Amino acid sequence: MERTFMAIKPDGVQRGLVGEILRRFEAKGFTLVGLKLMHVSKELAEKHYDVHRERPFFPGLVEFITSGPLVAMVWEGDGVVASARKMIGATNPLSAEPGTIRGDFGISIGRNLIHGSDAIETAQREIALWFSSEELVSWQPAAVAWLVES
Ligand code: IDP
Repeated sequence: MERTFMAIKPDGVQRGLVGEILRRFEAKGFTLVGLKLMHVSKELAEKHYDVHRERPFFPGLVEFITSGPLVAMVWEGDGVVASARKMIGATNPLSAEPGTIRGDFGISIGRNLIHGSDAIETAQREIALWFSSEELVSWQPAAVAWLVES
């Protein structure tokens, strides 16, 4: 079953949007299989954003991600990687469509509320980076028969 990694960034936590964001993915029909509130180390933040290491915004991004608690999570479901990216919206919240998380709640690229893996292979790498296998719970929601035709 497909899984994706997402993180509600420190701005989303500070603004009290954790419940709202979790609600959207639950209501959509995806299954939560991992969830933790954590203060991220500089080392983990740098590993997570390694592809952006040479970008001018990298130091500020690492400082922001480590500046306060963040909610790391893993969600499961058919097509969850691409669908979650659509629900998150464009990187710059000013360009993100209304109805997306960034489009509804953000105005700045450096405070865009949430991260979501951009591809299945990235999701696998990020899940392994952020969660141990014991922290992930495989379960089947009782409502599954009403969400997916067999
Ligand atoms: P994504 O989060 O939509 O996948 P990426 O291009 O992978 O976007 O960038 C990772 C994160 O780096 C963004 O979510 C944002 O927080 C930050 N970022 C990207 N571009 C800029 C920028 O120009 N200024 C400040 N922060 C940026």
